[in-house]
Amino acid sequence: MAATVYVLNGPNLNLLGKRQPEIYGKDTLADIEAACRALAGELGLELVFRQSNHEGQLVDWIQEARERADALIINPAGYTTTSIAILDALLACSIPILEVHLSNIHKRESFRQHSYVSLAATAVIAGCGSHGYLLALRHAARLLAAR
Ligand code: CA2
Repeated sequence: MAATVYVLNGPNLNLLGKRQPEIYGKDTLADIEAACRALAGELGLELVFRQSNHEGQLVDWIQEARERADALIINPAGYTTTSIAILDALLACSIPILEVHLSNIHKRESFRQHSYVSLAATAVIAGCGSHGYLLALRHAARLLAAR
């Protein structure tokens, strides 16, 4: 059976491509999903791709991924720096967790530079734009092949 990778996206990422392209790029979230689906197909992975503006919804999906996924890719967006609830949900997972940020958060305002999510992440990709999702997917495939 194909391994399943969940890709979860946090608040305001539904606005990608519509504002601030100089920071987040021109791709919409639908573009990113399509690119992830194409690569997942090549890599033989099942993909679940979701976005929510709500912390509790993201916690529910992380708990779902804990039961159903083989790896989890997450861009927690604004919850990166605030959410102990998301961190706790991630810490309860025993699958690889890949944290993705479109922008290089370490080069930005200091409040963006501390990630609670990184405490649970297997790896972090920041500053590669939408390509970061594809790098994360490839890394997930590599980790899963080495199991
Ligand atoms: O660089 C990233 O991927 C971020 O996770 C994006 C978050 C930001 O809070 C993090 O510090 C870094 C913001 C996502 C909001 O995206 C927008 C896109 C277009 C217009 C407005 C917001």
